[in-house]
Amino acid sequence: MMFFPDCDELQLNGVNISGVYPIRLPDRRILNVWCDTTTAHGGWTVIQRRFDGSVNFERDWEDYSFGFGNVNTEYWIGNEILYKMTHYKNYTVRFDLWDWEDGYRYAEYDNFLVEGEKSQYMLHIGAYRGTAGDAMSSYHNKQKFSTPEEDNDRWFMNCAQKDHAGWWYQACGQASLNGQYLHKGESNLGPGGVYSGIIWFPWHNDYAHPLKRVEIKVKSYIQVKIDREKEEEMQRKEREELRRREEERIPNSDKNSQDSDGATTVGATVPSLVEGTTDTPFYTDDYDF
Ligand SMILES: [Ca+2]
Repeated sequence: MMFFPDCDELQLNGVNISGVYPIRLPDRRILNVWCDTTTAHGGWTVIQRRFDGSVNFERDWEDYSFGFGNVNTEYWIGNEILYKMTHYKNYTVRFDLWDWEDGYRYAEYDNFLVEGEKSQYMLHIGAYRGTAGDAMSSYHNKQKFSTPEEDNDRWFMNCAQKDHAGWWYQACGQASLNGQYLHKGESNLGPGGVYSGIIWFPWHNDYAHPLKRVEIKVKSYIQVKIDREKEEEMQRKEREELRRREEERIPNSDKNSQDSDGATTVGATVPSLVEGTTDTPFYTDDYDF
């Protein structure tokens, strides 16, 4: 079987259904991950997912380094994996966010890079674009990763302990997406008047607004750039078409249908969806040499 380093390349080779697929890391280890083939042209490798609180995210340094959770439900892919992936390719990172009022927002950042363990997995993140507001680029850029027993933050107390989570805390966060999962109506105000929960502050401009569902995903910058150019070209054509119709005073009739891609046949050499439930999204015993 032929392996690819991420979901972006898998999709370019014919995979077009969201689900669990094996990818090959730069160290040639095989890893199962969730591929998102629909959001913003697809091709996204999901590195974190929360939606029901079924997985505990209050974990130590080692768990955050090597990853934890369930690839079919909630997981953290692991800082070691992020380090290897982001040193192998230039990635754009995307944060998809849903609140309890069924609102949806997103944020995208180019030049996503996670340093190695020696640098406490320091985060580098580029310019913001999106609808959720910028929680990451100024506040969390160049921050070290912290876990409850590994305080690398800039607060006189311990952010990771307060939030029951690991994250690139400063003092503490504009975003905290590994925070404790709270259900609708549950208060995130803790002892001493500090807030916890899954937070993206700029969206509601409010720390007392924990989120319902979050996904963090990466795609190679080259592909993101192609997607954006395609989108701009489409928007330009639409504007042109509208202008043309206005000029000709032709009523804007409905188009019959949008072009459909049709089903792409998945080649025999491309990995197929991993069936059933896997307890861990992480390394299998397979190496691909
Ligand atoms: Ca501290």
